[in-house]
Amino acid sequence: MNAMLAVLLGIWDFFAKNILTQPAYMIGFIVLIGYMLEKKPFYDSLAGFLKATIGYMILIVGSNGLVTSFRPILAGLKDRFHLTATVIDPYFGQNAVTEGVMKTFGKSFGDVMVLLLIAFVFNILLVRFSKYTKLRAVFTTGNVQVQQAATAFWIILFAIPSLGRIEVLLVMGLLLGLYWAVGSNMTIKPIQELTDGGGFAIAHQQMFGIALVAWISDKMKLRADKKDNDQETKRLEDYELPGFLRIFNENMVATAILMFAFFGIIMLVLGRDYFTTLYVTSHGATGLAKDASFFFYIMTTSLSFAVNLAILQLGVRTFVGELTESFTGISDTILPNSVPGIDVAATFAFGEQNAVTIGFLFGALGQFLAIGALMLFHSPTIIIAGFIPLFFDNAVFGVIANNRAGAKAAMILPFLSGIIQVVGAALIATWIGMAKYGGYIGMFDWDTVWPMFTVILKYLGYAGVAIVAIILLAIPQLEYRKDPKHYFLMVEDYEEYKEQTEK
Ligand code: ASC
Repeated sequence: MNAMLAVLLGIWDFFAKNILTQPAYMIGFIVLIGYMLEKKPFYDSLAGFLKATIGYMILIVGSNGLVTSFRPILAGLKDRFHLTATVIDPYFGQNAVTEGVMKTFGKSFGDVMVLLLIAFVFNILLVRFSKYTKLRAVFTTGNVQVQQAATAFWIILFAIPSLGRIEVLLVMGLLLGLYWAVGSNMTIKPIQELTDGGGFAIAHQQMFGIALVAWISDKMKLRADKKDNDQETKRLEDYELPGFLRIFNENMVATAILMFAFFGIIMLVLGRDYFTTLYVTSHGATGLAKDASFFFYIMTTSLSFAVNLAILQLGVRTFVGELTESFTGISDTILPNSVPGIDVAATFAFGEQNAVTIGFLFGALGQFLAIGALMLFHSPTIIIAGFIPLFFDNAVFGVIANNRAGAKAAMILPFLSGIIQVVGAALIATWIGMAKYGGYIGMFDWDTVWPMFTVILKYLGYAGVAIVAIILLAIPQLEYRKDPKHYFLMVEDYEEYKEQTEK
């Protein structure tokens, strides 16, 4: 019995390390299995596997390029001004758990991967029984799953300290698996509409955020339509800028100019010396050589934003087609009515690129204002903006808002999100004690939905577990009720869905 368990855990460990947490392979194998279930010849299935894996790897190059160029610039503010502050970034958050979970709770980080396994299997089961659960999306973004499992582990240890080891894993495994299934399920409609039937959902850290932004955007659109005001819902791409401003109509140019202004100012504040030390310590592309020009360094860094976005989009275009085509093999057989949930960066290849930039910048405005307010009011926890929440959350909010309600929404909603991110993260990270360890995950759902769950769990214990589970289980049922006829059609056959709903 014990030997068998050891073998199973060994297999899980291998799968988790090499495939699940490397989403490029995860997506590659999903494509391979999908094609094989469709009974495609092996060589075609292999070709699909390669194309999907390579495409996803390209996406990661773009997304890592963004993170490694811009994270040190934002996090640098902490060192430069000698602040004791909590950086809101998923990797800083994960480090905080690794470092603090032993000291705070006397528990080891190793259990996090078991928690992840339980959550992942539960997510698949929930989708397998979609007839009852109404859940249609499987979370496949493993790098993110690790960070969330780590944070969730901390939250449950904090909220219900009386739980034993097995109970901790079971309770949080089930809640986290539910969150994955319910969250990515909520993104299906806005993402299908954005991508015109791309056949995927988002599996990331702002899934409730996406649903909320879509919902508010629709309200804004409805209000503007009632007033017969087309100006209010004009999309970013519909503006024909006059005179010299015309150059902003070109996405790459607009991104370059805006980022040069934005990061230029921050980099000047940090000063040349900060970047030369970076060079000494990392020898990476991020540092500045002693004899190099600071101006051109700022220029290169700023332009690399547009470069990495272009790479990222190429990656998405490479794998999405394969994923969409192959996934019918899975949704026709083992997981009926399902779609894969993938990295949020995939949306940046579909929306208006200027909405990505605008969402990011307005999110930054909101975050900086909120951070200023924390300092002004002597908050016990000072937050340092992390690039990942700042960019990936607010850019997708910008894209979705622009797509549904136009430019105005694409500015207002990310701005509000920026404020919420900072305030939410400061509150929860202080309360649960992660702030002390210098990092918190900081992504939108973890600044909003999860803090609420934590309150319920902390004050109601076991009853709280039931309440959170019931809330999560009820969401897809309510979604289904709104339009039972087209609910599954939306993922089965989008063309048919469009035809039927347009009538
Ligand atoms: C995250 C995280 C990343 C990025 C990436 C975006 O939350 O941990 O590495 O976002 O998934 O493409």
